[in-house]
Amino acid sequence: MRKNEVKGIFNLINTSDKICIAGHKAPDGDCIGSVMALYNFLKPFNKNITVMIDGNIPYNYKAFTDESIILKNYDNEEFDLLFVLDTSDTKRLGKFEDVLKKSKKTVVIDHHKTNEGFGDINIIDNEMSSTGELLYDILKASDLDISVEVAVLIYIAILTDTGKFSYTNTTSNTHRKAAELIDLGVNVSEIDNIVYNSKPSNIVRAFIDCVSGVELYYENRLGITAITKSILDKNNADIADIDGVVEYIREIKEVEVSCVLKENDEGTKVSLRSKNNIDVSAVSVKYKGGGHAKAAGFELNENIENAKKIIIEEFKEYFV
Ligand SMILES: [Mn+2]
Repeated sequence: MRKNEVKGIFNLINTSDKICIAGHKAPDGDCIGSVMALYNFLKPFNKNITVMIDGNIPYNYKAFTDESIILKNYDNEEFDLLFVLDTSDTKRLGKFEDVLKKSKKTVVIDHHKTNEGFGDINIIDNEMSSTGELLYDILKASDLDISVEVAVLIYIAILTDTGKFSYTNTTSNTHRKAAELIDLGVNVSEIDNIVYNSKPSNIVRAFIDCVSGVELYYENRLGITAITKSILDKNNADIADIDGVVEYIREIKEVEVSCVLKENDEGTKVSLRSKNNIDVSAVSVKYKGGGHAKAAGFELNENIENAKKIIIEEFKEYFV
């Protein structure tokens, strides 16, 4: 990360009045943590700041968000400065995609290798575990104080995108930064309880239904299951609240690629995880999606059954 890029960002902040911070649709911990960290960090600047995220905030991140500052609809308001965090391409902004056209300046901060840089300033580093980790470097470079609230939000971003510091994106630097955040006041076990040990029972039941539907192909090396509308309805659950199914399927010893198909009104959202050497972002990019080598996703205008056939066919070349 170049020092003059960070300087450029803070110059833009200082000369802007209306600022918007956007994250990707169907937000995860890295998205919400990064967006809210930047929001809280910028509060003392006394600007007019709003947040844009398309989709519900999962129950376990509600304590860290302020729903009153999150825009529900985009009414073509003009922003002096737009931050787009953790969002590999503009389509991932969902219903807020048009905001880019109306914003005078855009700053993109991301760690997805598939991000081509659609901002005026782009800080994209795929060596970073999470957007939160990258944002932490940027905030530190400003030489301004980082509050406990901001430290907690960055910690959540890093914690969730590294799978509790277990994925290959976790580096010694990631741990050093986590240590600094703990020194700033993050309570590790308290955060763990809020983020991971606070599931409502209906969410756990929906999770079990999803996991129990797993199908294994290619000598158990590909595992697929679906989060269907009927499972959600049966358990009165919101899709935003069902997390970790694709990671759970990957826990099967022989599974190298796990896949979860999420049924929605447009078709099927595909989430892929890889355990070893298979780069699932390659398949994802083929279908205009994005992501990382070990975690990627895309959308298909197909029902669950057809989507499943497509996935099985796509991975044939890896497993046969
Ligand atoms: Mn991320």
